[in-house]
Amino acid sequence: MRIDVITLFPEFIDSCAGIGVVGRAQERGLLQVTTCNPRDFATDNHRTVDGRPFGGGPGMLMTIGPLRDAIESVKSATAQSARVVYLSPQGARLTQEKVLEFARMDRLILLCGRYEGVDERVLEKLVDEEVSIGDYVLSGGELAAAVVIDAVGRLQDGALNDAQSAEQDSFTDGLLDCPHYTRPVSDALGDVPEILMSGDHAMIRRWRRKQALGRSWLRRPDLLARVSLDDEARALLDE
Ligand code: 6GU
Repeated sequence: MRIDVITLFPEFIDSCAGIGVVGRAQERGLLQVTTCNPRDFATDNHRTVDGRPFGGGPGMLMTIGPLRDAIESVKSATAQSARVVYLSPQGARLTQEKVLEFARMDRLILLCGRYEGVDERVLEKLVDEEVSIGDYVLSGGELAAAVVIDAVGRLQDGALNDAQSAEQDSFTDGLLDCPHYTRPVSDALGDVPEILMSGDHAMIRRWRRKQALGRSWLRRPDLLARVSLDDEARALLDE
């Protein structure tokens, strides 16, 4: 998969795309992250990419010209079509479901806004979709783009050393993850639940599911309300 990021701060994206699971996915050739700076398409001596908002008000907006040329340039880099996603607090909230949808694509173009945002005509005519990573305001879309790259990158086939890790993720089945333990069995902080060392895999699976359901119930009842529970889950919640 190829992800192009259109940003005034390419070094921000470069610095985080090379690290950890996403960095390894790139080394393994499973993921390609490239950046494109709209400033390179500015036409004046000052390389201007922003303008004052009509109607007045604070701050500056990113102008159409450099963004249009940057999107055009990135799109024509390969023959495959690519969805253009604008990252902003006005977008639809990013979910694991959306991440899975992005991860199945061959290409994705992430457009990062700065200043007070971009000219609305860019969003209307050149952007396919607007995505937010939560209800708070960041100073630009770059951190959100890094979030998308990480979430999508780790799902590329072969990116995780153990393919089961992705299936075990929180949210993949609509619930929170169960607790996990490793050595030592006994510590001043507490003991590992005995069932995990019983070797009874059916019981361990049941225990984990019950923990996941219980945590979701306590911490994120909204999640529980949205998933359809099977017979086992209903029985575990009743216990
Ligand atoms: Cl995608 N961008 C910005 N600037 N702020 C945000 C956001 C995105 N998602 C939440 N807050």
